[in-house]
Amino acid sequence: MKIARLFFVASAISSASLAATAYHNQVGYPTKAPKYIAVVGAEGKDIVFKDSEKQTVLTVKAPEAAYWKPANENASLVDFSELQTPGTYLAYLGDSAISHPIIISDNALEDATIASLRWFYYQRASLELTEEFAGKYARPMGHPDTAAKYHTLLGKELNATFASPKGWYDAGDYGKYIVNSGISTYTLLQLYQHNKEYFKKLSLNIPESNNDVPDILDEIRWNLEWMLTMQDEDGGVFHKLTTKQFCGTVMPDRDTKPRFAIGKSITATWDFVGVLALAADIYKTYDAEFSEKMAKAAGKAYWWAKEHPYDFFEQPSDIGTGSYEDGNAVDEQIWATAEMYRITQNDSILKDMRQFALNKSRWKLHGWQTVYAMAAFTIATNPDIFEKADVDSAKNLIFALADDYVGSLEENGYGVAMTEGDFYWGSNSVAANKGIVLLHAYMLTKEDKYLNAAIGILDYLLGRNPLDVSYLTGFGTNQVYHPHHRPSQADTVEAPVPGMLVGGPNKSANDCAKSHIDKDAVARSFYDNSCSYATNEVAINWNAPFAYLAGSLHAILSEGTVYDIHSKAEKFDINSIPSGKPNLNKMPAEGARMIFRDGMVQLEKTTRSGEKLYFNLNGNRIK
Ligand code: 9MR
Repeated sequence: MKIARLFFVASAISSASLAATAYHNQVGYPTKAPKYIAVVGAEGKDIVFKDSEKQTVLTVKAPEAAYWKPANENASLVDFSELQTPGTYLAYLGDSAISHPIIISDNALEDATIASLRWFYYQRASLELTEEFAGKYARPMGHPDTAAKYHTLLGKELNATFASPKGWYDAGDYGKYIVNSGISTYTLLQLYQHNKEYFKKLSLNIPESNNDVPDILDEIRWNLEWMLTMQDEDGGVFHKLTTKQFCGTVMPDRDTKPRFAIGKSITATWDFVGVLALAADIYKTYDAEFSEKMAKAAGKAYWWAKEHPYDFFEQPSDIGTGSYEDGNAVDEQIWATAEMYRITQNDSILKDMRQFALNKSRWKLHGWQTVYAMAAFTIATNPDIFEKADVDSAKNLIFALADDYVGSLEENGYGVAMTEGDFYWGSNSVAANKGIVLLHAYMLTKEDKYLNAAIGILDYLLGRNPLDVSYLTGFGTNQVYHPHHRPSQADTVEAPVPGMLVGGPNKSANDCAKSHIDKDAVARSFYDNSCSYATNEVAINWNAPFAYLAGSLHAILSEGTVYDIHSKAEKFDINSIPSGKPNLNKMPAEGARMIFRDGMVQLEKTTRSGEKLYFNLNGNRIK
């Protein structure tokens, strides 16, 4: 720990005394990839690249510097793509080295990909991590979750318990949350789906590595099995399984307070449907029974969701763990129904999917709360299943976002498709998720501009940023070292668990990072200290898109594979999906929020003209 801090300080001092400073990916550039460094203070000057023998291998004149607002700084984006010989290099300005070691290698992104996926193994609940797989991070089992309780508001019998083992810890805390599991698991399933050939052969060195299933699917299954336990008898899905309050900074086995299923929500249920429908397809070749079980569970949840459109999660007053609250489930419905249609091709499900058109007014980058983009990804990449009109609109939405990101690179000296508004809680996942959008645009068009913008984002996360830091633990010359992550803080190992992407700069951080906020340069609003959960925590929904980005770029740039968008889905008989009594034609209260009015819980919706409409929990209008 101390050593790394010194590194950080030493490099800051030396860069201050240099004529110029270069910011770059500190982990590695795939040999054939486009390669850029951002150099501050060298406009018009020669940047000389030298190999480990100090021989000059390339000289590039730094182009005109351009302003990048989040850094509040001008930088020249120096293109050294011509350098295509594996090795380690330094960039020089005159006699001074201005970069960290620049690594070019055929496998430049593979170790980071593996580490970011192996981190999910380190996050496993209900399992002892043995030295064989966890090395110095071995630890006793935490949270068996064999007798979880029900929160009183669920109205179950007093003292009733249920088994809800396995799953991944969400983040720096030990909670398990369905909504966040949803997007994370989906992202990892898509990583596999889009790069099957590569992931079929990739070993993650986890306990299941010797079976016949790709390791990434073994890892994901750990969480799927937990998700299945969160379905109640009526088909609805509990929102989360946590203690009442966050525990202290202790190892998992020391957090022994009771855990509760808390809330049953429409957003958790739709997310559950989306993930399990996709998983049913993917696991069918490996385990037909497991696959069928997931399709059935998705079907049961589907009918529950249709009958409970307004069961939004509200944090009970005695609970303090993450809330993942979201008062709008339209995007979750579109996404879940798209996944269900993909595996059933059932017309009534298609109707449900189309109940709310995919259109620009709802359209934005995906995140745990907003999953429209995931629907578009699925529809756009399955043109043999969805109708042309739907495929076209999904594609157009993806291109609209991707073109916007590419456009933001103009006059942007860092070459990073991030704008000021992106720097909120988990900004590094905003970056990585933008990378996913860009890679979809690339898969759909094969246009280099999208691929290059995605590479720029990876470079940003691994060091091409104004803090000169690699946000991935265990990787890079100046790597983050003090993440908000209970096991890394409470164990006796100095270095944090490797392969974790921290949340990143957050212009609104309200914790100990407050004094590090730079309103004029939001990309600097970061504090590498475990006290800062708002800038330096880790989370499964941040690591998953990082793994997607690094893993897909590795497959594309080093393995030469690009996803064939015409791949087929397994088809499940709609009769195997339990039927219910769907009776949802309209959702007049869409976008309403729950309030307490006239002595009862009601839904309040503000119309465009500002009029307030009120509904009961069944969605019927109250005058
Ligand atoms: O990622 C979540 C972020 O979007 C919210 O602003 C923040 C506050 O509600 O919560 C983040 O999620 C945290 C979750 O609530 C509990 N586990 C840790 C998550 C990452 O910080």
